[in-house]
Amino acid sequence: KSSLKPIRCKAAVCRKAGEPLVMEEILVAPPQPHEVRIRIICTALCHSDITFWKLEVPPACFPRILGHEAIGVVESVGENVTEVVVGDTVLPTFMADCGDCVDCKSPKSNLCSRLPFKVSPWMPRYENSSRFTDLNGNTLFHFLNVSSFSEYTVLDVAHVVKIDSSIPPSRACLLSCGVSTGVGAAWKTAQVEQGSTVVIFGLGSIGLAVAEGARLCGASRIIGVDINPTKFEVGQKFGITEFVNSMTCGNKRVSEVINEMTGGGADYCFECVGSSSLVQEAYACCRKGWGKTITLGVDKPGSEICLNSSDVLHNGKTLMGSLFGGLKAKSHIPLLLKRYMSKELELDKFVTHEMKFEDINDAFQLLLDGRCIRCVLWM
Ligand code: CXF
Ligand code: ZN
Repeated sequence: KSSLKPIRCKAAVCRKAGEPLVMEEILVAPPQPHEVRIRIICTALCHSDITFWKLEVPPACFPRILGHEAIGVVESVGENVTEVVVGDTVLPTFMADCGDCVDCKSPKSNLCSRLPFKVSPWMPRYENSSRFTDLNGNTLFHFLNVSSFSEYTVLDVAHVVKIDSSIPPSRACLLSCGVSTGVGAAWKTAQVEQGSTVVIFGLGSIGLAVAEGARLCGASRIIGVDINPTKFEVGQKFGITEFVNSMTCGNKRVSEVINEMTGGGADYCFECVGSSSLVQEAYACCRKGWGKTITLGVDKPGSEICLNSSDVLHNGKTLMGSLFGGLKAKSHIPLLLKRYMSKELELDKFVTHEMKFEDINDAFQLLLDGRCIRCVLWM
């Protein structure tokens, strides 16, 4: 194992915020203990890639290899890796699942405390340590513990899930981030029941994945809220039953409209935009007594949420956030893949575009313009 050599391969490097990625030859160092080096089969674009591509203030960090929704094959393993072997098909996940800490052992959490989630430019287990260098010998930074915009990448073994290699890669890769996050939020975080009324604020990929999860859980009303009326047509394919255009609510707040439509509030509200004022709206229209509001959107660092204090005190509502839909990567992703194989979970409808890795900058443009749900890039 110590004889492993660096691999020279192609990567799309983000050298500066908001500028086109640069296709470069880079060097990918061998995996250290508890790490695996994988060859990426395909990678999709998630909105968080755009968020961090644009970001100019800390935790911004360049040059960096973005990408975190992908599928790959294990090329080599470092010492102490027993869970996977060379040739295994794996899904990378930005959240760790060490399986060993108090939190991983509890069924109530997916927030690993051995390798806690943070937006770090390094490998998770070793401080200030990168496996990437450019051909001038300069360090390239990691992203969300994955960095899949490269033909090869190195991950901690706590960040990979072994999966069945017969599953179509362009579909399986969606469970590496976006679809899992949305479906998991309905299934695990909210625990939506049969016959529930669900409201989804923001019908991007995550909102649509929440709809898919709510449909699988047997929700009977799935109300989509967006400012773009074309989203309703898209939403119908994902089981959205009613649409509210929050731009045309007149002098009413959108929460008032929802409270009227539902006779006092929805069972579950999901905020999938990342706007604290929308979290406020969502909380204001989940039902007293048992309503739950789940936040999935990422607002600007440091933003605060303002809630009506008597609504909080008198009405017994729940507000919670969830990362990766509350899913434990190693145990729950295989269950979702089974449900895809049995044709219950519909992944195909999320893939609106497929192209070559080389065309990654065109894919960024599609997502920026809101013209795609998921664009899968083949290496
Ligand atoms: C996000 C979740 C919140 C922090 C940044 C990454 N996940 C994936 O896209
Ligand atoms: Zn993501």
